[in-house]
Amino acid sequence: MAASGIEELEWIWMNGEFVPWQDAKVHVLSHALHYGTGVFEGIRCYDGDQGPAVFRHREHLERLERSAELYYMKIPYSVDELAESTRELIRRNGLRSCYIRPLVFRGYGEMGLYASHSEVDVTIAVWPWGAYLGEEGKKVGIKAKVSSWRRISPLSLIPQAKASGQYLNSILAKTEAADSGYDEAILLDERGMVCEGSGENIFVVRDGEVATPPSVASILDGISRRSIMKIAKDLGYEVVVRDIARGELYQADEVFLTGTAAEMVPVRSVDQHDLGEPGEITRSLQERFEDALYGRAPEYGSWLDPVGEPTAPAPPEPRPDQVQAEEIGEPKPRIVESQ
Ligand code: PPE
Repeated sequence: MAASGIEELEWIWMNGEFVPWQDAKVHVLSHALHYGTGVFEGIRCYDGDQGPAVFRHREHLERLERSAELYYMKIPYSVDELAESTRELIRRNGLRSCYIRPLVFRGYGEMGLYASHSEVDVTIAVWPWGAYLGEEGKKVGIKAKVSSWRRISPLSLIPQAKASGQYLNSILAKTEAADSGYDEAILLDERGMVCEGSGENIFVVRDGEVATPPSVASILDGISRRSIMKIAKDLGYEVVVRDIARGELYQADEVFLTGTAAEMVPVRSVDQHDLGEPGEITRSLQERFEDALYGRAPEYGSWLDPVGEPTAPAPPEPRPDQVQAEEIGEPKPRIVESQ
């Protein structure tokens, strides 16, 4: 069986240099590979009305810095340096829109748990992510399952950090949901309150109130979540940050998820409870959010960081037979069979 691989682009940014895609490698004794000692971001660049622009670039990179700090890593580059490197990487790879994955991790040189002085590696990869992926879910809504796995507890880890090792929790929940025929998992926190999806924040709408769980419910403080809250307030909706009980999911007028990869996705059922077609509030927020992402809403113009025109030709499109079926909400690169 041919192994499947990721379609190559030209460049990956690695520790201050633009490295050919194939050469962006690490040693098997890299600390993060053994202990999960990495932090990362998921960011997106949109080819909008004012040209290619990164959505809330600074906020994402500041969260990366905070995540690193929470796990005792100091990033040897400033936010400005990382932002400029990312813009340059997008231009050099010939892209106008893409997913952006910065990763900060303990590299090669020291093993054992107390490796506070070992080197911190920083990489940034970008890859195209066709808008058609998960487009169906964005339109008609997805089927969600309340996970049997609880979200990582603040008693053991730091839910506010976007840390590599912590994603084992998301992987357990996502795999359980997918293997049971659902599109996404909804995790409860250690108290049994609604927390979030495996890679998205959650909103519940009832009687016009737009509610989302608070930080104490162990959520990742999502940047899409904050953007949707702002947009919802601007549209005149009542936005409330409060604990949400599991039963409220089943009785909601509308439920939706938000995340960089997933963007804004309506939930059409939770467990065996049908919530119906995506509702009016979900639709209006989705439309406004898209306007913001694509530079069509001047009031949110400051959320966009212009990248400039590509300095290299666009990468070739994969042949249709090379594209694997895509699951809803997953930020996967285009998958091709290796030759
Ligand atoms: N919660 C979790 C656990 C999470 O991973 C994400 C982002 C969010 C909430 C939403 O955060 P924000 O993107 O700032 O609105 N998940 C990233 C990685 C997902 C993945 O499967 O990989 C993402 O959406 O890029």
